[in-house]
Amino acid sequence: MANENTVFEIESASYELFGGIAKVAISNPPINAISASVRRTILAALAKAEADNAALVLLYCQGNTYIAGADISEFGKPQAYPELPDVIAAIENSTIPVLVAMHGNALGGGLEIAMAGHYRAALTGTKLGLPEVNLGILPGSGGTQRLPRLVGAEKALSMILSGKPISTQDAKDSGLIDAVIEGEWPGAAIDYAGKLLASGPSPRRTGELSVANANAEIFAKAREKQSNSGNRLLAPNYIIDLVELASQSDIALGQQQERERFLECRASRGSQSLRHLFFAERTAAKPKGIDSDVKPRSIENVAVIGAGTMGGGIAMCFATAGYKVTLVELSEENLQRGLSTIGKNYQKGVDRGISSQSKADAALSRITGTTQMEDVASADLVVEATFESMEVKHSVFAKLDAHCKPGCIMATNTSYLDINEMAAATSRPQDVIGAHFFSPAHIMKLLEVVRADKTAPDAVKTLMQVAKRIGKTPVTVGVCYGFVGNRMLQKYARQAQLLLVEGATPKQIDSAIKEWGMAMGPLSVADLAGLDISYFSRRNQGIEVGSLPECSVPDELVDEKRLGRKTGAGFYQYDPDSGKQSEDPYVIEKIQAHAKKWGIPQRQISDEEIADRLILALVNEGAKILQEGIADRASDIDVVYVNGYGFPRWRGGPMFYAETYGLANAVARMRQFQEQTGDDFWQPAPLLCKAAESDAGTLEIGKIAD
Ligand code: T1G
Repeated sequence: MANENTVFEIESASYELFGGIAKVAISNPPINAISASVRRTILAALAKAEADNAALVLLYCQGNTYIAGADISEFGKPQAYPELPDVIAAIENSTIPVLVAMHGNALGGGLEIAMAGHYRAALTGTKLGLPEVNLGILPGSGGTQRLPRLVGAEKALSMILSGKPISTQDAKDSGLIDAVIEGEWPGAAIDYAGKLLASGPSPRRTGELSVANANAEIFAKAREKQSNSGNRLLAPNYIIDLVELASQSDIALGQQQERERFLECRASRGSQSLRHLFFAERTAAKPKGIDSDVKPRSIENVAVIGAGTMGGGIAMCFATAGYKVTLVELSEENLQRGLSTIGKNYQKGVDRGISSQSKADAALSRITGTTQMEDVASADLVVEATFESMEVKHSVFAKLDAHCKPGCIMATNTSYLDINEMAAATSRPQDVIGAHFFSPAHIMKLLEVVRADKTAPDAVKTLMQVAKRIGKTPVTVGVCYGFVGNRMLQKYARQAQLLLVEGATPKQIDSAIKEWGMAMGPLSVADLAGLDISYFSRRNQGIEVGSLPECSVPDELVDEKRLGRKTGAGFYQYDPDSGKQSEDPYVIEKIQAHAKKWGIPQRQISDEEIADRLILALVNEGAKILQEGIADRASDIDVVYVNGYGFPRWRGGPMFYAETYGLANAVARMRQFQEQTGDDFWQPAPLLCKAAESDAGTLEIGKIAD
């Protein structure tokens, strides 16, 4: 006979025995992560339920979610006991039936706990998944062994390799859960537990099931797809091996191998980098110096000035997220062209299955075009995306000042220009801010939120919040030429040009850095963007045509109307029909002639030197940016680079990479480049030298000893 009506607090849960049901309600806000305390708590609760002679254990969570995974912040620390596999074994082996009821997010170790339970129910709207692969690891507590036993090999592979969660309906249809429940939480779970108990449940062990539809073809296909993906992490191949093993052996062997592979992945550089980025992206959302009690402004109506490529993309971002958008252009003709491109882009999204027709139509209907600047009057936020000239920006901001309502946030999408100057053209500099989107704006994740000298804290907070709502990853930065991303990129691109003159070919540079992990090489990027872009940027900075070794080749290419892909030739040639890129002997001869002109001897350059020159240029400029306070944190710079510049996530961003390269090694290599090239750029930034001398192993200013 069960003890009755016991109420008990166990570390991270409340425990209550009522009507034979031991209700274990875990609490570890904000996401009920499986900390050491939660692991101890579950074991203690099971022991207590046994001592109480309970008829059913109901495991669920308090707060707004079930367990969303292991506590990643514990990963680098010494392992605390009990370990999760021991907790999972205790659940599966329990002689009392265990029901796990989920709501919110049931992810990673949370779902692994549920799969070891004997019965599973989830509240409508719960997301269930094994997202470990996004952190460079694999499910480490039976996930690769139990999921295929519940949903079959093919579905399990797709869930674990994509890391994407599934809906409750999908979970029910595929056999992952027994029931979708509805109603108030936790009442709905407790009601379901009562019904289950009435049906006379007994333990059902997932580990004893066999794996359905595990044919060799599924695994061969998954391996082929993986090898073509360019992914260099360890986890995906191991996941395929382990799901296959689940179909061939008993769960004990599968779990043992899974644990070994999990520990190997967890210790890998790739996983350390991805975990760094997980926290870096969340930290970047909290700009320094803005108190938590600052209230954001309310934003419903948005106006975008300029219906060109950037303006159109920006309008799409807001309309897709549900904002009403007024798109302002100078002429009716430009406006219609812009609206038509937006329509085509939405249609492309539908054709590619990214959006449904009804969602695309609804988004499009939220955009209204106008040629009257007065129509910005109802906007709470304006983003201007007009021609990149201070004269134009001055006039736009003066007009915005005249027409916008009080409190409207006036943002500029400038990539380089001084936002303080634009703010000075208005009577309300506190409302002026930078919203630097990346092209194509409706696709790229990064948003640099640029605080000018007088930007009000609530304007910054508002834009950060709006950025999240439109699906962007925002990072706050300060005003300087090019802000964080483009300022660093200029140094990277400059090294690429110098390497050409010193003897590398465009193809060698692009291949070496792609092999290192960048999404594209700098010369291919330059050809894609158009060589005229950087040509005009050099002129804006007062650099005369052909006046420096790093600009004489691209300047001459532009003067010859070789602007890159759009003219069929730039650093490379492009086939007019297929667009295929090929090397151009004409360009190589031109580079050689320029090297002679500058008296720079050409030599064989190794791929390793190419990668070091390019990436350490980012690191050195990044350290200067940090020192000047243009970025709040080294990790913010990493977030900028992985989300806006094709920097490989598995290397964690340039500043994290510098830490793994070794800060002292980076300083030594820069000094070597300085000696070899005589280029003062390679004088290592003082912050970098200081960090290298301190034992902290980090570039985060607060952590470097004086
Ligand atoms: N560990 C530690 N902290 C975490 C965390 C985690 N797993 N997940 C989130 N946080 C913190 C986060 O840093 C933030 O803190 C706060 O919680 C809210 O998060 C054994 C090994 C659950 C969908 O990968 O996907 O289980 O910034 O801002 O937008 O095999 O967080 O407020 O101080 O993201 O509502 C697998 C990761 C782990 C899930 C909620 N699980 N998390 O999104 O809030 S590995 C995951 C998420 C594992 C097992 C393996 C999301 C979310 P702060 P948030 P959100």
